[in-house]
Amino acid sequence: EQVQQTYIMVKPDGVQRGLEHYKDLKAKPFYPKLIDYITSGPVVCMAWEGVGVVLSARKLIGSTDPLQAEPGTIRGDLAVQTGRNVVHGSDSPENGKRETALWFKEGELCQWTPAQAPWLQE
Ligand code: YYY
Ligand code: MG
Repeated sequence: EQVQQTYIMVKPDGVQRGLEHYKDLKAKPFYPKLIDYITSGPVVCMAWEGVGVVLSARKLIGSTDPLQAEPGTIRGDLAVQTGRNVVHGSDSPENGKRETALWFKEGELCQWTPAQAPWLQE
């Protein structure tokens, strides 16, 4: 498996900065409400990197609709409605790269190898 990057965001400042994070959803009926929500307060941005991290982060986050999300996932445990589902995670390695580049400038990301890395990954 490939080492991937995924962009993780604890939601609501982004679009205020004109970054157009959700541009692929522009045609959707819920887009205006989504933009109101996502610009309603500060968000916490993260970029995670690792083998298979896009999928493992999505599993940790759970389904888009919190009512469908499994207990033990972030949305399953902490959210009620799709329009307030607490957290974002990129849906593909390509979008992980694109969104990470959108939200972080070069030099803003720190990259290091934790001492325990060989015990987590072959
Ligand atoms: O990737 P994910 O966040 O799980 O769902 P997307 O289908 O990419 O939609 C992004 C975002 O849009 C979702 O987290 C909530 C919102 N949304 C909505 O408000 N109503 C819908 N019917 C679908 C999505
Ligand atoms: Mg998505």
